[in-house]
Amino acid sequence: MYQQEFLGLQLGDERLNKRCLKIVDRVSQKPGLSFPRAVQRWGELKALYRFFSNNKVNRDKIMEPHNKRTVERCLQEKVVLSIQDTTYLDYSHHPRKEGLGYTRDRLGGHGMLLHTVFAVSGESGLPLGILGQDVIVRQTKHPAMETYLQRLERNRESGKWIQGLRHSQAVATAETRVIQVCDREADIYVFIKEIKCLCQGFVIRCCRNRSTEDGYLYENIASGPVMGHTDIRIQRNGTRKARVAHVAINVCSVGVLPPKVMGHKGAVLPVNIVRVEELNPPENGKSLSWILLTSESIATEEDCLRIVEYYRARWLIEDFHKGLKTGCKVEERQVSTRQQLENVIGIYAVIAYQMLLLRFLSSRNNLLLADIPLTECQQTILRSKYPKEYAESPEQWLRLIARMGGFIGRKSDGHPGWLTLMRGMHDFILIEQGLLLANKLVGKG
Ligand SMILES: [Mn+2]
Repeated sequence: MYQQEFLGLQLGDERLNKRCLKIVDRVSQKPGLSFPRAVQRWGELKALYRFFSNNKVNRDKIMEPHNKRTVERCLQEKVVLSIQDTTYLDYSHHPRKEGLGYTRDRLGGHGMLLHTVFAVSGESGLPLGILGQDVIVRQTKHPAMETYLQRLERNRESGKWIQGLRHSQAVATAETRVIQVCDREADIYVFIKEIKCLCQGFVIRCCRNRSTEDGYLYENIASGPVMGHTDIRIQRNGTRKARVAHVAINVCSVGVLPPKVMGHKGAVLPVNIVRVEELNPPENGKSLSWILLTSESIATEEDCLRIVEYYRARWLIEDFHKGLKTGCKVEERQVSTRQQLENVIGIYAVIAYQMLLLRFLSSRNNLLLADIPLTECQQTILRSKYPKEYAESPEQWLRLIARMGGFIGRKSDGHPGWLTLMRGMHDFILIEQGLLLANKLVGKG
């Protein structure tokens, strides 16, 4: 079923297209397994590595059918959130991989940055797909005596946000409004200015106390009127307990002045500010406090709540990157060059999107039986392993598979995470293979 997002592939050679679909079929059944364990046959493994190192194959072509479908899905929507974020892929444990750069401060680490533009429906929150993805490899050496201007002119890493805009521009039409949703790293004057030039919208978390026409942003918002209150559910994370944060929402409108690095030259940017502040934060631990910069209307409480919802949709991209790393293990793939690695990432990115979509639909009880096509044999296994809990619903199937991976399924556990789901899927498929093998032996004997 994961193949559907690859149909229409054009790698320039029919055999390559077929090979790609075959690889997708194999690895999507066991996304967490290494290639040798996912394909199991020596000849097929050789063909897989040959595919990834073929010069005709590249990541853009692999993702093209999915990118096109994503655009089509976006054009059905009135509001599309174009969520941008960067993840670090680290290959320090594979130092021989060619063509990578440093990933940490002081030239540490070995790997690449993956910058994703992920589309989500503004109305329903439905994940629509990947509009584009850029790989950034940090150069280890800059000219030793670089002047200030040379540094500005060099292809700055922060340019990725503006680059990201070109992926979503195809979707910005008279019928569809595009809103860029980004974290604090994207609080950049030239980025916001460019979004405005393209007539797109934005919700970006503020990172610094900017100069405004009336003083400073933090002071301006502190005296802004309260527009309403809401509850925000905070997920458990490491040592942080799950809780419901009761927050107040303040707003104001400001004119942001061009920053000092630009010599204070440039236009004043009119920006709306929404501040979300937790009212009774827990004694020990961080309280929830966001200052959001936005182009959207803040006239009513409903407007403000919608902006907060747009920003909260950002967790989907974090979850997508997690799926790519924890679920699909792209940091553990044994290929030797950057080019090959990019091809591998192209395939897994589209698979990870589809896994995320399934989880999203199941959390909204919106799955169809066809979304989780279990074979007769697989259903029999679930039915006999969990006779009490078994139900003919795709949500329950997913939960039971996750249970094999250690998901307990108490009410407070919410929905299964990537890790338990992947582990469960692995055991589930092993059990199925064992059962099929046993049937074959019995049949013969
Ligand atoms: Mn980020």
